[in-house]
Amino acid sequence: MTLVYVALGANLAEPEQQLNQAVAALKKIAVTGDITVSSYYRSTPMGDVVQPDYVNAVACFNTHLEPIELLNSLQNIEQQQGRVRNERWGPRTLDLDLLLYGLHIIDIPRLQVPHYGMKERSFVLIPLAEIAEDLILPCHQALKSLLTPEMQQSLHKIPNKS
Ligand code: 5RY
Ligand code: CA
Ligand code: CA
Repeated sequence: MTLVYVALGANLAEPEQQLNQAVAALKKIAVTGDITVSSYYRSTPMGDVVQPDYVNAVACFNTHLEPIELLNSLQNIEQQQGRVRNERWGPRTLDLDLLLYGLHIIDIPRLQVPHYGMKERSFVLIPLAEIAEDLILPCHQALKSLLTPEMQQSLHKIPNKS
């Protein structure tokens, strides 16, 4: 069994509902259905594409799936929720990125883990730190050491309904 972290992002077609639906789908692949989900955050788009703000979050769960099986499952959920292949870094109904697969380092054409961009992306690091504040990355870096004060600027916690 392996503890994994997955980043969630959406900026089309009711992004918060997309994340709710994705969390329900992830529960089905999590051991005993237990999953920890960060707050949802509204975040300014990074990259050069002009597009709507994102809603981002990070989820954590145990799984018996091998990395490629997990990747396939994540891509199936994206497809299920109407993701269409468009321009690189363009808007999407749902993006699920495998951030961490235990302490494994994976570097094959289809899958790089830890996720290549995670160390610079506030919309990944801040929700990740919310659910795993003392996390140490496979490269032995402390998550906390990657957080900068400026990162907070582009990210706003969305109040919980309920
Ligand atoms: C940078 C370039 C491209 C960062 C940079 C991408 C999301 C990136 C996003 C998301 C927010 C993308 C990949 N420098 N912005 N931009 N949330 N995905 N806020 O999930 F992430 S495209
Ligand atoms: Ca992404
Ligand atoms: Ca992705």
